[in-house]
Order: sequence, then C-alpha cells, then structure tokens
Amino acid sequence: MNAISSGGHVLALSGGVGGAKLAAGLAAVIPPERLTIAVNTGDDFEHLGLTVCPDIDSVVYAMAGLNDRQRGWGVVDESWRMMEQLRSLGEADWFNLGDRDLAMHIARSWRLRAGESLSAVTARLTNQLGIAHRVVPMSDAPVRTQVETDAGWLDFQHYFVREQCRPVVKAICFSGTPGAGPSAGLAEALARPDLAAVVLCPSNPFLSVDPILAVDGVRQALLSLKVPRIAVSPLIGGKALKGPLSKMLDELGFEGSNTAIAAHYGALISHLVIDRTDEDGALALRASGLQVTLAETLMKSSEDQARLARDVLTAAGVE
Ligand code: FO1
Repeated sequence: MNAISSGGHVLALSGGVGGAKLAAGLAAVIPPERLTIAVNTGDDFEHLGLTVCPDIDSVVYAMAGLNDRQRGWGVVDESWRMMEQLRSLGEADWFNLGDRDLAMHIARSWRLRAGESLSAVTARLTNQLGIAHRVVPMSDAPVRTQVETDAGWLDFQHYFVREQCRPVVKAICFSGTPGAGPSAGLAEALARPDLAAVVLCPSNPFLSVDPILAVDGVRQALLSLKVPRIAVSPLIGGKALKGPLSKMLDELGFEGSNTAIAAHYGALISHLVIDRTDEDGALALRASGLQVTLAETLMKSSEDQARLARDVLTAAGVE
C-alpha cells in the first residue's frame, strides 16, 4: 500500500471501535511523522486495582493488527481462564478481561502507580508493539465520563457494560473537566504550524468525542484553526452499527440522522463524511454550509479502513 507522503500533519480524534478502525486506516496511509492520534480517556476506569483504558487499547490493538473484529473490543485469539478463576474466587465478573488483554492492563497499571504519566506509558506500550505512529491520550489528568440515567448517575463502564446501556440517558458529564489540560502530544499537534487537517473519527460524538472536546482549551483551539476539520459520521443508514448511539440520540431528543451529528458538532467541523446510503440527507447538510462527502464508511477489513482514510484525506484536501 502506498503511503501518502506530503501535505502536512493530520490530527485524528478518536474513541474506540469505529474510531479505532479509521485511526488504523489513517496510520496505514500517512507516515508516522505526519499523524497524531489523540484518544478519548473518558471511558477509563479503575477495576480490580487495574487502570483500564478501553479506547486507547482499541486504537492500539487495531493499529497493531491485534483487535478482535467480531467482538469489537479486546484482543483477537483471546482466552478467558483468568475470568473463570476470578469468578470462582467470588470477585466481580461483569467486566471481561481476557488473558491476553490482561497483560496490557498490568503493564499500564504498575507503571502509572510507579509515577509514569499515561502519555509515557502509552508511548512505551505502542513502541513495544511496533507502532511507529503517535498515539496519545487526550489528557494525562483523569477524566471520567458519567451518565445521568433514569437509574441515577452511573460511571461510564457501569452504564455501558454492567447495565448494557439499558437505562435511559438524560445527561452526560465528564468529571475532571474543566481542569484537565491536553496531553503534551495533543497540545503540540493542535499548535503545529504545519497542521493540515483535523479528523473526528466515527466514534460516538456524545460519549467518545465530546470528552476530548471538554479537555481545557481543545474546543477553542479547534474553533480557531483555519484548516479543514472533518468528521466522519458514525451512522450508516441513519443507524449506529454498534453501541448505544442510536438509542441515545432518541433518548436525548435528537433525530437519528446526520443532521443531528452535524448540529451537535456545529461550527467545530467544516466537513462531514457520510455513508453513501445516507445520500438523501446530503442536500440539506450542504445547504447549512457544510462540505459533505459521500463514502463507503463501513470498515470490515484493513483495506476498507485505508480506503476510507484516503477518502477522508482527499475530502480534506490533504495529499
Ligand atoms: N465491552 C463489553 O461490552 N463487555 C465487556 O466485558 C468489556 C470488557 C472490556 C475490557 C477491556 C477493554 O479494553 C474493553 C472492554 N469492553 C467491554 C469494551 C468497552 O467497554 C467499550 O467498548 C468502550 O469503553 C466504548 O468505546
């Protein structure tokens, strides 16, 4: 596969799953020195003494070719013997830590406890896995997404995994913000004179991209940029492929369409990439002043990921 070799730096903002796939696609077509991937850490949590960073891990596993495409999270060829044993010891078993995945949480947790920053630990782990591109947390300060539901306020993973997204969502907040500054990697990327485009990956805008935008100064920095800020819609045929986005849009009073995605991002984005199946809505989006590109946004293979990455870069005018 030919890498795109000139045309400035690209900053991608990513959550897990869909975002991670596009991040991996971008890394397949842009050389390491021209790409920074800043990842949501609002889903992170402390579990059984370990610090789990699901979106960083989804991005890292996708870039290392270790992701389980079927399940959508965690490592491929996984086994679950630790969970069986944990269960037999009467410990919490609602959050599944695979045997291979567990190594990541152990490697990260002891180093964080020893005083390394999440940025330093992430750089070390990506390097060990042979990833040359920069994968940085949105912040080194803890930010934790919390969801207000008809069952009260829930920590994100309690809402998402333990309660299987069943409670009705009323509001979302990112505890730790304001007050959490961008990681050095994110701050540097935002300030680069050669920054050519910002890509908002096709992750859940409310749960995965909003926490990044809530980091001190990030929203303002994006608004002041003169470069294309291009979001890839997570909707296909008006529906999210995975996760609670469609249900949440409904519960928060939005229609399940790209109009809602565009309205949510507002002036933050100059371009929206939508799936070809949603072409009907393109006219209205364009009338609102947005540049709209139709593409195949379903990513079943690494070829799909690279193809969508190329389409996004072309739409952003980046070579
Ligand atoms: N998602 C689940 O639906 N069930 C799980 O048991 C689960 C475990 C898990 C372990 C490590 C990890 O990195 C991710 C894990 N996820 C699990 C996915 C995760 O909760 C979500 O995909 C993200 O937080 C949303 O982007």
